[in-house]
Amino acid sequence: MEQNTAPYREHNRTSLTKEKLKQGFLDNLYFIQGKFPTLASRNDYYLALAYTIRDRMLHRWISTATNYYESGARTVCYLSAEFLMGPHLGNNLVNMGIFGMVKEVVEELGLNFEELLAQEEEPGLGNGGLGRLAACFIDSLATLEIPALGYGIRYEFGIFEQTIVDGWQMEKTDKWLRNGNPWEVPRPEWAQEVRLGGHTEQYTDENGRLRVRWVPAKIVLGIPYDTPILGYRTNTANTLRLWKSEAPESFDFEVFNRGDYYGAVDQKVTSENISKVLYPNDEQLSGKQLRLEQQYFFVSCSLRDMLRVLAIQNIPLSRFHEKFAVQLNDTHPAIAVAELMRLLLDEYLVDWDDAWEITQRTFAYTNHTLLPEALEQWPLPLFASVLPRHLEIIFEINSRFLDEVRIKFLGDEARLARLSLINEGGERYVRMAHLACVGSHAINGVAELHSELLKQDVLKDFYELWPEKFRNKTNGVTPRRWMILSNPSLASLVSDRIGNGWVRDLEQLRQLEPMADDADFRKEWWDVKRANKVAFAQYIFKRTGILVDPESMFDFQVKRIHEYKRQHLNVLHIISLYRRLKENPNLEVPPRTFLFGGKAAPGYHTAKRMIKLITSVGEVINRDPDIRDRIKVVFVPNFNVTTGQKIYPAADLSEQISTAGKEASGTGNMKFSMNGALTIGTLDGANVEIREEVGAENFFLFGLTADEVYALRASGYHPYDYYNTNPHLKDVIDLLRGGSFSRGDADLFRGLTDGLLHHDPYLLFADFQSYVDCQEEVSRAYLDRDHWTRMSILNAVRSGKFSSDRSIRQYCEDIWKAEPVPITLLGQNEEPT
Ligand code: NBX
Repeated sequence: MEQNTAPYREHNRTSLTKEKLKQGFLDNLYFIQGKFPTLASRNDYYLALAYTIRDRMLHRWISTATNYYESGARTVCYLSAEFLMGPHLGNNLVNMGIFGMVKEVVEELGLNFEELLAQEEEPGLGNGGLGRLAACFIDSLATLEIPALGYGIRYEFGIFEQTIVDGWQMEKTDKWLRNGNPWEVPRPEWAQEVRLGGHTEQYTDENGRLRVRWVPAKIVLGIPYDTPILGYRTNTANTLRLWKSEAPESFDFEVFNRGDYYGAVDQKVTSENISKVLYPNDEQLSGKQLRLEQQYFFVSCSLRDMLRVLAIQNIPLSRFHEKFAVQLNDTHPAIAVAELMRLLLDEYLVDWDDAWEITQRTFAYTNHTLLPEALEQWPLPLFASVLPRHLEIIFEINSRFLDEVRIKFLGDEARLARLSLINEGGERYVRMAHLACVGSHAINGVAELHSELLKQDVLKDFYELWPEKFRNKTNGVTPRRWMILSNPSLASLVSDRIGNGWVRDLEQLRQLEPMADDADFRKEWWDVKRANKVAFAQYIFKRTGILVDPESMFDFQVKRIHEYKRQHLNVLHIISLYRRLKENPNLEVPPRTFLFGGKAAPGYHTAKRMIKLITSVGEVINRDPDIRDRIKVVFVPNFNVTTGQKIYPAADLSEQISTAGKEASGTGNMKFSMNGALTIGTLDGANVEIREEVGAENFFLFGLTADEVYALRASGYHPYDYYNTNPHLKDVIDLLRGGSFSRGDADLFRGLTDGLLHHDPYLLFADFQSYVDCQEEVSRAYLDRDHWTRMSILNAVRSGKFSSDRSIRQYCEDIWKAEPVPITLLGQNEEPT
């Protein structure tokens, strides 16, 4: 076998040598960090290395910008309030093809490479799937050489850091910028002014036309911070442009607050607040003025930035939609529809009809949720106080829109009320999803099933109005981060057999299908998984003090904690298995480690109690001598991109057990499958498509379908009947109610159990028996190691569809009409002198 320079084979396509890297590293330690090796801290070394790599990215970045400028190419703008990037260093090394070389250099300098990688604070500027999808998408856009920008917010504090104290979640502020961020470049020369609040006035212009002027109450500055995003082994380096809010110098405090020093400082603080902190989802956001200000802030900065680019490229405004394809990542940036209209109408004096045509042809909208309570709405008084001019424009859009509906559906008043951009039932709200639908030419869901359910349910009225706008774009994840970087041994095993082509064309993994029947290959595959599990067991011990057995099945459920995701269904099964093991110590089941990870929104009390439930059940089971370590329950604290990179490669089983019809897609499910974990899941989100790809015989299916869920609810769902008629379920619930897992405190989980017995909105009881039966099947299957490994291999090699490259190709063809622009490097010299 060929010797690998971990973690994968690298072409030597760069003029970079180890000597140059070493020199660059020592220079940066000296000239940027101002340190000699004797006094340098680990962070000094990390920063010196990061700058050394960034230096080598700049040539591509500058060349890319120049190429795009000269070609005037059509550009994709991905507007997202969240980009959950994860650490940059390792990923950049992979994409540049110098991971192995840099590792050697660092080690030759006597430093620990893993430690330096671990030193990077992860930019956690997102909550979960939606933010991580944005990160995978900009990786794929760069790899496919598509001119693209990611636009978002440079939160000073990202998603909170989770610790577990006495079994409960505690939150700590995420100070990711405290040691500096070597990957970003501020561009103060491209700052934008954003107005907020105040009122509007009518005036007559010099041509006698009635116009509107917005007199804002305050102005804040948006400063762009740019991060280069490398394609995998391409010359392309696209840009992630995140906006930071500051107080403007021009809005001179002296003029407004003469002599009022504290007032002036106060105003500065208020301005800086806008980009201060990422809101954790699932909280009641609707009343939060700052959240609306954040959304408007980054959208306004981004659209003005596009107008700036249009101007310097001498492209007429009427061709805005030809230059830019703007994707709205959920409704968080949907205010862009009203803002582009305002800019065109009030600042560029374009006619309504022309402005509206440009707007509709510019935007496309991706929906990420089927939960009706999660659709964003802003109370009218709040909206009017922050964006008075936008409210007027939204009323005008609505009035013209409803006229169109009236003609199409004569006399259907109920439909008008349902479609209106304003929710008039009781307190009045602006419906952001409706604004996004009306202002976009394309609307998509993120998995086949989700896109169908959008048409039947959440967006039914819009579908009946404009069926041609509706599409599906099944999510995907980048194999660069989620295979090569996180699972180098598996990547090497694959590349040894089929070469490197799969990294850009994941369908090529199918060439390995026959290897599932090769006993030697199966052994190598098992050994890789086993080594990843050993590494993860060590990590667990370090983090939690819990010893887990790498021989046991590693069964993971990692994702945000939410009732619809049903972590508590997983717990009900664990308790039932625990009971059976106590009753029958000879029960033939393989040892299993049940691992959980995920954050609960700080204001979502039920989710926080679900964490306490997991840790409490773990505490009892893990120290029960009768169990003799045959099952363990572990809560892995602070699940994020960094921990994810350790988790997916170590998993045997992936739990994807949401109530059918609730999970829009899921993307963790894809990362697990790609890394050879088998799925136990419902027919929900992308599970449906994963099962289709890997084959029903390699997937553990249970539970009601979305249609059955719907029918059961319609016919009246009575969870108590399941409790009464299923003795196993009754035993489990009674143990919880009796305080067996709460040191006799019968109240600790009463809210949870009563909620299930009397309401159970996510149908845990209806799916309980089917889930338990399916888990027994999983256990039996794991006992046959050869067969399990075969299924594991087939899962990984048939997951090609779930590369985000495939998703992005489909967006480009079907929605964005964007084409690759290969980058020619400027001059010869790739190296800084
Ligand atoms: O988006 C997630 C869905 O739940 C997943 O099914 C899907 O795979 C993923 C990508 O399409 N949604 C999600 O992560 N939402 C949020 O993080 C969120 C953030 C802020 C907010 C509401 C939701 N106000």
